[in-house]
Amino acid sequence: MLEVDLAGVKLRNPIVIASGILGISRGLFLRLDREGAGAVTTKSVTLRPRSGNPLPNIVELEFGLVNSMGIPNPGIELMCEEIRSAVPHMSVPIIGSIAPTSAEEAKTMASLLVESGASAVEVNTSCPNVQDIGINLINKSVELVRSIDREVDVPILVKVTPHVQDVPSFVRTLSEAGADGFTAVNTLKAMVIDVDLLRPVLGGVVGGLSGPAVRPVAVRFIYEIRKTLPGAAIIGTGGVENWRDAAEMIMAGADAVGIGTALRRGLKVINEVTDGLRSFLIERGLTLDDIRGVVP
Ligand code: RRO
Repeated sequence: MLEVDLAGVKLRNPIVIASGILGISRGLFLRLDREGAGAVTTKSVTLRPRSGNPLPNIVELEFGLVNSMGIPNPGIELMCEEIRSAVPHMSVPIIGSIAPTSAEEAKTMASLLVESGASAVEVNTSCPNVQDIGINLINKSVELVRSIDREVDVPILVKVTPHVQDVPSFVRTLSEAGADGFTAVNTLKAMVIDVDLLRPVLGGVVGGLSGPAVRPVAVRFIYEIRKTLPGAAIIGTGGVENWRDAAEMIMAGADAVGIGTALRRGLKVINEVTDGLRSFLIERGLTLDDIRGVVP
């Protein structure tokens, strides 16, 4: 009863492991599958390997995490090897996340991901931690989506920054360029200062805030996308910690729900959320379709 169709990709349940969290190796893809995820998103990859920002690159606050990772990743080729060796043993789809600097790179990386078995491509144009790749203007995102759309025939999702002001025109323009859906939202630009040491806590100085503090921002963002584009696929991401949070995102209009920061409490969170959602629907005599976008 929890099956979801995400732009044509079938998920056994709506829980998607968010990018940047664990989706980095064959072993972890298989583990997340066994632990009950509906789909797994890879760490965003770049054309060449990157080592990321100086340490410390993560700080935990009482309402979430601030990270300044800086896209540390093994590069597209190694990521594709991990995907290729995992896919034959997986029962759930892998969403390949890319952080390209140009249309040419986007095209190359998207086709390599699809060849290696990824079921969808997530274009990350919203990393808050890297100047040349990060939070982008609409023109750049449109150019990347167009080039990928011509190259691959799997769904293209755009991971969006919560800093967008005019959500309807932003998502409409991307949809016209070929985006099938959106992962909403990436982290909010943030900063933490160590007052004893009189300096920033993070090696990258600024970072991105995830976790419960971001959730109402994500819910509003999902709601605005759904009102603008009734047919778009939406993965609602940002601070989901339990089944009630997941239900809230679906009621705002999400097809699926990303979990990231909550996994710091262990992988049992995945089954807790799916079990909770199932019980809620059974008790109320409802389906996911009944509650999706139910908010007027
Ligand atoms: O690696 C990161 O610094 C990072 C990425 Br790619 C992203 O999309 N969002 C974020 O908070 N951190």
